[in-house]
Amino acid sequence: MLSSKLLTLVLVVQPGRVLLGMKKRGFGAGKWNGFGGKVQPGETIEEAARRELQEESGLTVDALEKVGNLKFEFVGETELMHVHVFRADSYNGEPTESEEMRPQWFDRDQIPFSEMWADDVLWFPLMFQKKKFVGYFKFQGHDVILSQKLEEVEEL
Ligand code: 8OG
Repeated sequence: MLSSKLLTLVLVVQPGRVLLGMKKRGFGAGKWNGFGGKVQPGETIEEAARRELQEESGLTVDALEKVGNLKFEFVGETELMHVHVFRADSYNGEPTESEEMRPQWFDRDQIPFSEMWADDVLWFPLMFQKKKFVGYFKFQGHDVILSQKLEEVEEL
């Protein structure tokens, strides 16, 4: 049986650009990504999303929109990662480098997908269009997707 770990991911989107962070250490180090991490006992998924965004980028947000629900299996590992993806269209503060992440704005047509998780190129377009999606990706190592399912949904 696969157990499952709950994680969050927040994409801060502005007209024509998105804020990503270079992950400096730990899981996914060397990849650009949104901001997020593990949900802690006693907090809701949305509280965790806000906390991780603040810790890693220095930003706070008013509204967070739930946009995606992604599950990742890694061959040889017994824990499934369940990532709740949120989008924020406005923010407070200035992006600030943290011990985990170095934030940088990217134009929407210059997103560094070759230095990101391999699934991101598939669902970022849906996220930009404010569509909701669910997906399942089976990874071999951290770069190869062996099988995948991704679909748009009305509700999450
Ligand atoms: O706490 P930690 O930094 O280990 O959390 C991992 C972060 O990486 C969390 O925000 C969820 C996110 N994440 C995955 N897999 C993938 C993926 O395939 N694509 C993207 N964009 N983010 C991912 O765990």
